Amino acid sequence: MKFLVLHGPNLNLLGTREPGIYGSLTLAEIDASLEKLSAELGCELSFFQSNTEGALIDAIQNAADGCQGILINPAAYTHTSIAIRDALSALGIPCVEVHLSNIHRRETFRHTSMIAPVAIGQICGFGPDSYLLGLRALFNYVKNK
Ligand code: CA2
Repeated sequence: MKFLVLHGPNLNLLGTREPGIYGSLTLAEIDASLEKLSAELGCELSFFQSNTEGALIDAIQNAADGCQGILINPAAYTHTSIAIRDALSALGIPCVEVHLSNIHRRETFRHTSMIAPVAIGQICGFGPDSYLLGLRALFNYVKNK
């Protein structure tokens, strides 16, 4: 079983700024914890971060080749990107949306997700654990399908 982990814009700054909102772990440390969990579960992960909408869409389209699911933190594109939503919807493989912060208790513009309607579920508010919970959920969903 192979999954793609996608990180959206500015998440490359994790651990360097705004630790009060996003915590002190770097993106590399989050990826390492996912890698560790994937070894326990017995699945394979590939990772991609981009600050560019088109690059994220290309990665989603390329995932059609050999991936059984996508774990995505679309970051600010969550709230704006119909293009990423369309790419996920067209792909037809399950996707889980994750966020470090609880987007529903923040500014109202963060309450809407363009992605949620095409995801199997959304996990937010648990810091880096959102990613780990998301991977477990995606893995179980694909395994039981
Ligand atoms: O809580 C999340 O995971 C978000 O996806 C993070 C996005 C935000 O736009 C979403 O509403 C919720 C922002 C990612 C920016 O990450 C930074 C990390 C360190 C310093 C500055 C930004």
